Amino acid sequence: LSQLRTQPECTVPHFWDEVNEECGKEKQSPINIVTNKVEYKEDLKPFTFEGYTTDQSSLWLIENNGHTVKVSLSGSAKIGGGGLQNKYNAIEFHFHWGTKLNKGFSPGSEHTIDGERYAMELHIVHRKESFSTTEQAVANQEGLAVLGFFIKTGAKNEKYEPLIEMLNEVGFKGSQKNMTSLPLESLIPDKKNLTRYYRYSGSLTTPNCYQAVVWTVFQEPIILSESQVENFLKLYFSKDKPLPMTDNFRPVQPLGDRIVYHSDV
Ligand code: SG4
Ligand code: ZN
Repeated sequence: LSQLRTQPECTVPHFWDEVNEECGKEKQSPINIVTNKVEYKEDLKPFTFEGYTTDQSSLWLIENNGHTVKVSLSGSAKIGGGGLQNKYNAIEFHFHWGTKLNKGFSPGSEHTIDGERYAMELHIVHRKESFSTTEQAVANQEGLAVLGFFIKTGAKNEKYEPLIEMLNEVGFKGSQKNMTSLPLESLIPDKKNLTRYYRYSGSLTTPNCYQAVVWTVFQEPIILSESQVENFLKLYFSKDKPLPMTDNFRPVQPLGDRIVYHSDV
């Protein structure tokens, strides 16, 4: 860790509050969700997913940005419902993951449930419809809505193959490639299993850690095989020096006086 700290652009989450003042504030993400302290909120109805089913028949840009592998969306997918006050456009998605050990994996989700960490976490970042840039959105308390999905290991998930095949094209920081878009719904669990979720107010988990995010963390995990997960571990944090991109999750942050709500069971 201390070796990484001296990198010009510090990519290690443990030191972010030294890098950026916002990262040391009180409504930060991720958090540990304590299931016997969450409160039921009736407003937390099912989401509506628009443009999640159709192939958006456009190109996606897949990129290693030095924190994660990120896919920028150019289609018109959006979400509503889910207790959100507005509709939000899907702008990008990316992943967080852990490390490979001699035997199995050390998990790398950002959120934890009663202290349990999942293998990976998918974040689909959405921006409030009324904003046209992310700069505007991060200046607003509810400017962004991020949907967080846990990833568990199990059977091979064929629907992820087109995306996983692209990973070796973006090994190093700064590399990017176009890819054929996929229906977003093929990357997440079946809609009927997305009625159970947690909700709280938080932040982006990378600098500048803007406290502008309505967080949703779904209970139903995505399933990928171990070897599919391993493909993410082959990326690098760096441009040239091979610093493997592993454990690219931020440690959990204090909940403070926030409340975590849950939808219907
Ligand atoms: C990753 O670095 C994404 O690539 C960033 O996306 C993202 O920032 C950042 O993570 C934080 O997102 O859901 N983990 S998170 O809180 O979405 C934004 C871009 O740089 C603004 C676009
Ligand atoms: Zn994220």
